Amino acid sequence: MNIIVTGGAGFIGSNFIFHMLKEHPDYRIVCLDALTYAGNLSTLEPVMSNPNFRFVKLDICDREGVYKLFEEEHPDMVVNFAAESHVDRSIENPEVFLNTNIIGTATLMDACRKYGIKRYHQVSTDEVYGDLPLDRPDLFFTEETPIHTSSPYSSSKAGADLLVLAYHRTYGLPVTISRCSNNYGPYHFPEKLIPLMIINCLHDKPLPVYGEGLNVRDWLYVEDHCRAIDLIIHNGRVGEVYNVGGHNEMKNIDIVKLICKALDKPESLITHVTDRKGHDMRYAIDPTKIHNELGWLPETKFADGIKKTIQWYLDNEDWWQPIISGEYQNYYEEMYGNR
Ligand code: NAD
Ligand code: TDX
Repeated sequence: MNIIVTGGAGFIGSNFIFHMLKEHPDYRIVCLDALTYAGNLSTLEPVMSNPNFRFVKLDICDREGVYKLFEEEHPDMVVNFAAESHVDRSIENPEVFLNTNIIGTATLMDACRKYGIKRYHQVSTDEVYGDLPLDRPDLFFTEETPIHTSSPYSSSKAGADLLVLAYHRTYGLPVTISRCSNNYGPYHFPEKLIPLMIINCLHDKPLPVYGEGLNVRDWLYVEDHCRAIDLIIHNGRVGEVYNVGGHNEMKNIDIVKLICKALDKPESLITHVTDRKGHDMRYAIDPTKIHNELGWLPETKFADGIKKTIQWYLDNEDWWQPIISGEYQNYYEEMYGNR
């Protein structure tokens, strides 16, 4: 089996590559990544010399380059993680989200149509369903929940999902889609809530909680997400959407307090800042379908996963220090300077 994994130098894609090379040592994995600000080649260092692994620096919107790679590799499957993934950045500058997340997805699928493929898998998000009210804990996102997006990011991901389903119906492309809740774990880029709070804590810097911090996210350890995608690409039904989540809903403020406690830092570091525009209140996945059809269940409890994650950031300063000392400083100033 030869699999092209796009966006494999990012957070979830890299964890997925490690998972696949470990669980399927006879597979060839080709990582296609443009190495944007979110891509980090040092993350892939441990697998660079694996003979079953190849890294190619390429933009998924580069049609010529993508077609050339398909001609060289004749992939059996494509798993598309490549995306602009940060909601706050999409609010500042939507355009690159439309290009990568929508045009890039279409370009990859056109290559799949032209050269043939056993499976195209789109890594999507629960954010395409919009949000749920805090006072209705009985409500969850199922695969039947209507698409109802809030941010330019989630709209671009929803646009891609609709295109994927259209390519299945119109051209018979063998597709699957997974819509996962918030991931956490190693190699998470420090613009996102959990790594940002860990790293700020370590520097005794203010912890910028948007609004009151009552928004709820449904957190899943990244390895559990990777196992779910592995199951879907092998055993999932073509043309289907699978929600992935582990019923682990937490308020942002509680996560930040938990990180303070784990690192023995005072909660007085918490600073409430201006809320995100259009901020989704609550995400909550109903994972019944993937459980019933594919037997998937999360394996890592949040208490264990967050401990492992905090320890990983303590042990891997070499990974995150170069990130936060570069362009990230400008980003941080722009995003949080006047908030
Ligand atoms: P990330 O931002 O950490 O990584 C994205 C990767 O894609 C980077 O390596 C980047 O270099 C690459 N990339 C960006 N634009 C590209 C382009 N035009 N061509 C080629 N490569 C490009 O993102 P992540 O958190 O790992 O998310 C991966 C996927 O999972 C995304 O599609 C995201 O929408 C989805 N998702 C993420 C979460 C989460 O909690 N992080 C949850 C559900 C779904
Ligand atoms: O500094 C912060 N302060 C804060 O209060 C940051 C960065 C975030 N937040 C809040 C906003 C959200 O309610 O924390 C929550 C989580 O924020 P993010 O880490 O930015 O994630 P979210 O917006 O929930 O989106 C994530 O999950 C779904 C990923 O970034 C998406 O790619 C994925 O699709």
